[in-house]
Amino acid sequence: MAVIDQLTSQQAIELENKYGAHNYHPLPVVLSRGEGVHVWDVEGKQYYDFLSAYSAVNQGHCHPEIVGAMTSQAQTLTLTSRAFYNDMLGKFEKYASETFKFDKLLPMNTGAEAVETALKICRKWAYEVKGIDENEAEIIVCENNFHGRTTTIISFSNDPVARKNFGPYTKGFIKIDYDNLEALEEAIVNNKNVAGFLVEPIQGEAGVYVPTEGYLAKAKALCEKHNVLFIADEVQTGIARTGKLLAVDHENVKPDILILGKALSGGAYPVSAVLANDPIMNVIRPGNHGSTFGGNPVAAAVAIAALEVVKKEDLANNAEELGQLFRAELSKFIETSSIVNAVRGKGLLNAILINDAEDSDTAWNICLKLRDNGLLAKPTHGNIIRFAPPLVMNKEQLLDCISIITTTLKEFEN
Ligand code: IF1
Repeated sequence: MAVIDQLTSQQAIELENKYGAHNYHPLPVVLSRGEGVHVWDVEGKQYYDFLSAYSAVNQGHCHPEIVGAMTSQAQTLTLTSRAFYNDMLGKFEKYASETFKFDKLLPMNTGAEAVETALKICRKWAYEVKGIDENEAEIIVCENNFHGRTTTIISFSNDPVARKNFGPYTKGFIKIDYDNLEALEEAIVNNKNVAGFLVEPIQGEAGVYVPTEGYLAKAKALCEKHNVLFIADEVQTGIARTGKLLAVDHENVKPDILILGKALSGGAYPVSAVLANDPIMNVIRPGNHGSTFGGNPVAAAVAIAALEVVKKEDLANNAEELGQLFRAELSKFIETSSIVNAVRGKGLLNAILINDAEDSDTAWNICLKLRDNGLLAKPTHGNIIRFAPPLVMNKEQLLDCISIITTTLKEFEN
């Protein structure tokens, strides 16, 4: 079979099972095309995409302006490495730094790389600016965090599936309960070597946990009071997903270090970035950190286009309005439902809690039925289903999706 022959769904699944590492358990659907809020499988069935590649496709699949920028740059200059300058990186750094109001940006590729970069900057700042003894820096993180899959990041994960048998683990992290200011203050006061606090403004993978109103602002104030860097991981919550450009904007919090990824490129290309002001970013000197593809011309062109789309199409306000409609309609459904306990989220990052044991397969079976009914979503942990459509969705499409979701859920009512 020539590699380019059109496969059936079953053939594609068999190929992945035979030749691919089994590091995922995908929903059994094989996608071959995407446009806006829709994707199609190889047999031509159309679906609403309600996962958006884990919030990387906020601007919609194959957005013409993003794909156009990528195609044009790819035919001009793809990669120079940072051994030389290129004419696109500075434009991206300026545009993004001004957009998010920071002095500087360090470009990387994946979210995990950006998180690792932020951890390294925080530690170096601790030793060279704050004056913590070398190799003694501690960074506070939250229980049930998700920041990526590198060995250092999973060292402070409490998800056994992501962590077990990948030791020995990186030291220098203190874990506290999420959304608990007393725990944060205690950890800072009781440990003289605290350099930073790394936090997701909403815990995505943990099940779309939205913290108490004011948590982020008070946590930032605690960090300021004790000269600890507030590091916001907005890889999933950023780029208009929660109804503001950044999730921290809901509380007017300015992080010391901002981590971006996923929809920074609109899902067209791996682009991530770390932003900070000079007193922090300037601890990085030539040779301290880098990446072959970090800041490449295609990444720069794609990210500029992706950010322009967010602004021109006012995606944050659209996410805010449609998110309120989504939660209001699902809340009405829940009033008389036996299968759904709650709906929660911000903007178009939402989740429902299924009324069944965490280890039940009900959420999975609901997602299989949603697939049959033309909508793609996937459970996060056990009995929680995340709903995160592209932010370009319109009200008519959202109401159609709400109808699919509630009709499907009714099939599971007892
Ligand atoms: C998987 C989760 C989401 C992230 C935050 C950093 C990263 C992620 C807040 C790392 C990545 C992805 C990774 C993907 C599934 C997905 C995910 F379920 F794993 F947790 F979105 F919720 N910070 N999240 O959410 O970015 O290196 O992947 O570019 O690994 O299974 P990355």
